[in-house]
Amino acid sequence: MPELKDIATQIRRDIVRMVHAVQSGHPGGSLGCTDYFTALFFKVMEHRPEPFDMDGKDQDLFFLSNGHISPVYYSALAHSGYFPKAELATFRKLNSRLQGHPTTHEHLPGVRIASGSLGQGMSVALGAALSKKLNKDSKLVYSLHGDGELEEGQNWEAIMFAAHHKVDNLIATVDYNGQQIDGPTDKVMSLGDLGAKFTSFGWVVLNLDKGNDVDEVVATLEKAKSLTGKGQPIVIIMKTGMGKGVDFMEGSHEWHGIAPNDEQLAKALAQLPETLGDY
Ligand SMILES: Cc1ncc(C[n+]2csc(CCOP(=O)(O)OP(=O)(O)O)c2C)c(N)n1
Ligand SMILES: [Mg+2]
Repeated sequence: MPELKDIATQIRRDIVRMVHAVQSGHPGGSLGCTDYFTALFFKVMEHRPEPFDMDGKDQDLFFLSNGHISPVYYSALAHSGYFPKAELATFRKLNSRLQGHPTTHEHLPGVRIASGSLGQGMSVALGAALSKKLNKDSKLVYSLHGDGELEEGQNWEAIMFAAHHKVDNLIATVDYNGQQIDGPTDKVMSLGDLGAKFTSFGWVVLNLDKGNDVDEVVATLEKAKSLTGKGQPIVIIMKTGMGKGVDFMEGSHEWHGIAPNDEQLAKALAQLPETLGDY
């Protein structure tokens, strides 16, 4: 098994190449969440890429709610063995299984919900977590949400529901990058004290200040795992940097959803050496 850091570097490389190739997509959030995907898919989650089945019984499940960061998701799935790496070259092309936002009717292994219309993933993750309980399946459900995405009201109904129904087999993570499509989250619509909000809704809150340190992400996910089964849902508020790993993309909402040109691609790839082999 390659080092987690090397996996993360290759995933970042894939992200910029995929978005550049079709001149569309979302590199900023994808790069920021790369260390989370690396930790989850290559270390923490108990999952079976092959043969893939939608029900995922007796496996941990992952739901991506902020579906626009599909490049990082697809790359992590491909390198985990859900589908051939070469298929990353079809990202956002007509009739591809790798649509700009993940969908289910293309039957891409690893994708169990459509996402991209923000705000829905928490509700689905809760349904899956409750199903696991009904089926006496002791495996866990993980979900990822954007911070800007939490402005969507459906989340707060789901957050309230989770505590009421004691959904203690769910580990939700918020990509707390402080940015969203139109600017800093604090300027667009502040989340206020997000930890206090989750706590007051009855959740266990873990703060992860180094969400771009893959070892810290692993440690926090493991800690979260140790807190499951105790009657409360768990959220990790994970600070990340939008665009992390490509210096000129870092820290600004401007790279939320635009593609690098040829020159920018070359600059980005110079910072991200090939480690596992390009698709
Ligand atoms: C229901 C809905 N409303 C609006 C959008 C448009 N939209 C796409 S991404 C985005 C910003 C989300 O911010 P955040 O979750 O913080 O993602 P980040 O920019 O950090 O990747 C918005 C408003 C959408 N996809 N779905
Ligand atoms: Mg954000």
